[in-house]
Amino acid sequence: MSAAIPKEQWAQVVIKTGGPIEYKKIPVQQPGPDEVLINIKYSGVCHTDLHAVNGDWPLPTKLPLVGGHEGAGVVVAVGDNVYDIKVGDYGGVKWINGSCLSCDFCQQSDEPLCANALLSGYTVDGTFQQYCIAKAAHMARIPKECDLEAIAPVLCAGITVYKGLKESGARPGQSVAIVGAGGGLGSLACQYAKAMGLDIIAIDAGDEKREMTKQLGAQHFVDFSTSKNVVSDVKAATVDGLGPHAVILVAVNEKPFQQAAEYVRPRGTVVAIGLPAGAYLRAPVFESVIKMITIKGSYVGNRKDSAEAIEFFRRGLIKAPYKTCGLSELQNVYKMMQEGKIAGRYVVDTSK
Ligand code: 8ID
Ligand code: ZN
Repeated sequence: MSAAIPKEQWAQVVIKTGGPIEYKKIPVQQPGPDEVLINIKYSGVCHTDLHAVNGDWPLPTKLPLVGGHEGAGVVVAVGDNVYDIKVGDYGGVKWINGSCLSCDFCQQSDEPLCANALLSGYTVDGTFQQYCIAKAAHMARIPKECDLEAIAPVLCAGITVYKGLKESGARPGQSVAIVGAGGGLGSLACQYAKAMGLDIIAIDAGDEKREMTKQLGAQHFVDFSTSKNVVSDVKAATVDGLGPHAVILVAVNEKPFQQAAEYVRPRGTVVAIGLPAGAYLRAPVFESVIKMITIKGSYVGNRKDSAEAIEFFRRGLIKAPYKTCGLSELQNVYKMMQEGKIAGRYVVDTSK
């Protein structure tokens, strides 16, 4: 390892589930033979990180835990068996930190389904630290011309919504409802959907999110907090009143997961992506059958989806708003996120 790598670094550590997190110095790890060490410059803050702190899901985290899985930085050390990455390259740490690469799912490029997948900021330490380990096979390759601060949110939010939009089967010219459009995943979803030539109905609350989603390319906005009837308002926003071809659910609330089947177009597809605690999907059997609708889940993306999502960004098609603060202020970001006050994404600068 190069002498420039310190032995200690600043990190935000979850000591116990439920929080609070602790900003403190911890040792810098050395990469194993199939790993790289990345000096994380910026990391996006995803609602998943907050679910991890709160213990919202039926899957335990490691403890103590360094959260974070939208990290962009510079490779500072590579393991002995890594041949295609060199010190100085730009690298991204995403949710899928590593996978076995040999199981039935990995063989078919469904790496997120690998039973032994390592999850950044959940089952292995993530990007809310200055130096983070990633399996070389899964490190996101970030082209040198990309801005590390702006690309950070692409590494989870971008990849996930890009994959979800592909899973929806929506084609250029068709319409998509993005539920939770004013949040982190939602704001990126607006940009990817626009780049894919879709007509966008953004669903969220408040004027700030209405204005932001309009800037991002949404033609319509339904405010779920003031609408008297979300189902009829969403249908009315489509040209023929029959409802959107696809629904991308990225809200952190159960209600819309039980509502989408009512406004999706016949033959349409509902894609569940958001993961509100303890929530259930619900749809009326009668309408689901006679409308021939599809309801499916979508979980991050594989390595190819990741490279494609990054390429959309490199080409200048993805410009989603973010605010930046120091890593030391992460607890405050969680507070705003819990209250639904963040329009777009927050990015933390690990040097502050
Ligand atoms: O691979 C996956 N499936 C994956 C990947 C990454 C993240 C899933 N996620 C999950 C997260 O764990 C989280 O549950 O996606 C969800 C959204 O993450 P986020 O975008 O990082 O959360 P956010 O920034 O807090 O945005 C949530 C938005 O939902 C809106 C809020 O106003 C906010 O803008 N919202 C809520 I809460 N209730 C709503 C409703 N009833 C709603 N929007 C419309 N209708
Ligand atoms: Zn995420």
